[in-house]
Amino acid sequence: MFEALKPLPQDPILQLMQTFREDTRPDKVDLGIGVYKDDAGNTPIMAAVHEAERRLLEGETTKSYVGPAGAAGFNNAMAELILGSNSRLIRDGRTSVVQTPGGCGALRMAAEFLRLCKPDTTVWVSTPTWANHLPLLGGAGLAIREYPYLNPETLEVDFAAMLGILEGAKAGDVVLLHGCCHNPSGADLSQSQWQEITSLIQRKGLLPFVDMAYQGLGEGLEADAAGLRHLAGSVPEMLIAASCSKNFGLYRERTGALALISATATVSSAATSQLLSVIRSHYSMPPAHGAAIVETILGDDGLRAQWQEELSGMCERILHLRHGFAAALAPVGDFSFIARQRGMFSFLGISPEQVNQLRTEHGIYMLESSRVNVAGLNDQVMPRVADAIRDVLK
Ligand code: PLP
Ligand code: TYF
Repeated sequence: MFEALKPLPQDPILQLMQTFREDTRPDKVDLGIGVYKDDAGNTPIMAAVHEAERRLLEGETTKSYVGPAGAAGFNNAMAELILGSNSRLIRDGRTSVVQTPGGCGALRMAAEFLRLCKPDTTVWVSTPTWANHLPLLGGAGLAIREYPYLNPETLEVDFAAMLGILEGAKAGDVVLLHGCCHNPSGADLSQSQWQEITSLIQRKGLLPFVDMAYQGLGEGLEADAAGLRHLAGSVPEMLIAASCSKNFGLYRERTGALALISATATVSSAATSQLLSVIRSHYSMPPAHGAAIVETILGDDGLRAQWQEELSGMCERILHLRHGFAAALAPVGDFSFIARQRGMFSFLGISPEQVNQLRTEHGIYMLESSRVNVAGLNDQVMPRVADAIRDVLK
């Protein structure tokens, strides 16, 4: 049966990570895959995570199964992290959260749940969006349509075009929004734009679905969630896929959550039972370790403060690098948008040939689309990267 299968290419992001590892040039620079890096180019384990793991190792008494929803303590803590500790949606019993294997698990379970609600559901995604959104959502059988998001000339949000196309969406269509730190563009909606899109969603009866993979890495934990919270407080139903990969540095532990907001507590309870059945039919229950770390950190004042401080440091480092990068590129052209954008990614707006030249001649790696992971830079390497970009643009 397997002989008929043709080999498929790897995910281009993971392929690039592999090529970078095999490059023997000592001064190579990795601006490819979206993992946070420190000044030395490492992706360290956060100190709060280390300490939580130590406590878990000492205190854990069983490895018996968790249920399909995962750990209740983690789910409650994530609800507050995403929606705010004073959220009325939580108090009113309209929110249910389940633990998932990463943000990817949340996206896929949300898609399977949406298909169960309505088999011909259409989900609108931004152009561009994270490439994995297409297989994660489309693979569950949802129809995918695109709304314009980024102006390819200015590399900033084309909000008028976005609203214009979403005017054509039908009641019940799903709109996928990036909560903050848009991947791949770094171009986020302003608070007034969140308010306008909320009005459009209300008026047209659309179902918002927010992918929150970088909370705390744009401007801070609360600021990054402000748009999402405004939206959540204004609509009857919403889905949120959250990831702990970046803000807790738990990538390989596969830790995330799916939040379901329903119109009433009664609807929430029935909808959650359906979601749990979807989960059972896919992987039965999520892995425990990463979520136990998050629950330990968020449930302990000292560890939580330590984690927040580390996360703020990461966020500030990225903002510092964004300003430094825009300034270093100023003699080459107007890259000021890099300083205005948020999170790990921005496009340079250069051609695939120029991207290729940067890799082969200068050992500088970025995605073919010219998406760079700003966190892969540091103050030492910045002038050389800027010179190389000047070289390929001349
Ligand atoms: N959504 C976006 C936009 C992402 O960039 C990522 C990942 O890296 C994810 C979701 C999911 O991440 P993970 O499954 O590693 O938690
Ligand atoms: O966009 C990125 O680089 C991150 C990490 O299959 C990632 O979101 C990349 C590819 C992938 C899973 C995660």
